[in-house]
Amino acid sequence: MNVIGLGSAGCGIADALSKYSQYKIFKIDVDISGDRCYNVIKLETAEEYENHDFPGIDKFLKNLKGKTFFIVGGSGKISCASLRVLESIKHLPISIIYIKPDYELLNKVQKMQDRVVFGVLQEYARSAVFDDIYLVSNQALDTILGGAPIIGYHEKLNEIFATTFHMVNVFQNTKPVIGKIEKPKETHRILTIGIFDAEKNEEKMFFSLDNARERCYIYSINEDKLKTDNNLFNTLKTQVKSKATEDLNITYAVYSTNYDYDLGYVIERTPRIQEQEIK
Ligand SMILES: Nc1nc2c(ncn2[C@@H]2O[C@H](COP(=O)(O)OP(=O)(O)OP(=O)(O)O)[C@@H](O)[C@H]2O)c(=O)[nH]1
Ligand SMILES: [Mg+2]
Repeated sequence: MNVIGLGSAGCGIADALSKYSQYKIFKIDVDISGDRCYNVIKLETAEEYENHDFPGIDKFLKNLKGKTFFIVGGSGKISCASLRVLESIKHLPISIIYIKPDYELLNKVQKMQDRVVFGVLQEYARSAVFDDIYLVSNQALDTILGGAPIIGYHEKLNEIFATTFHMVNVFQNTKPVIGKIEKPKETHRILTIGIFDAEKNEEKMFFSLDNARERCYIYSINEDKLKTDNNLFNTLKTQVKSKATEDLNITYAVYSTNYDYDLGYVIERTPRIQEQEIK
């Protein structure tokens, strides 16, 4: 799988994913150098980035094959070059990972840039130009972490996202003991992921999706427990059933682990474009 990070949030998360051998990492930003890094000249406005022709970018991304994740944070000027970069890899199956910035910290121009990027990427995903779009809010990550120190702040956010994202990918490519991560409905191309604490029966989503239509609970449970606990399956089924509503279809998948502790994850999807708060 390829990972392309654009701008500081995109490259930060790409870095956090680089510790897993499954991902081939590419970074695009100003002031970067190194293997699989594309250095962009610094421009002054979002419009300039939008109209910039990114010399050599086709060549930089030429050898990519297969599933590709494109990561970008909404408010940055360089995020407005997203479509230009994506143009170079339009023949590939692409998933977008959009990072929603903390709105409290943005000026008017940044909010506007974010709204455009957020809207356009969702529209493209919904019309199946991309496979799908993951929505992730920095504020949600912060709340889940219970805050983080200023130094290394973004690294902490990136870490929790990258770990969860990676685990969800691993489970999607592993055979469950029971249940299944269903193939999503064709129109359900807008999604988020989250962490699930089965004991507390509590999910912590990385983005608050309006009009969620399907949710999959991923249980990763100690193998001995799976072999010996007579009540576990009933408990689990009751838990899963209690989550369903008229509009929300619930599925689950159970995986076996050698860890002493259990882990849980959630994938949530909607067909509906999410609105950006207008301030
Ligand atoms: N999760 C996460 N968010 C980040 C990271 N770096 C920056 N952000 C957030 O992403 C948003 C955009 O980041 P910026 O640094 O402003 O922009 P940029 O994408 O580099 O674009 P420019 O304006 O061209 O520099 C801001 O709200 C940041 O708080 C990161 O490593 N991880
Ligand atoms: Mg930047």
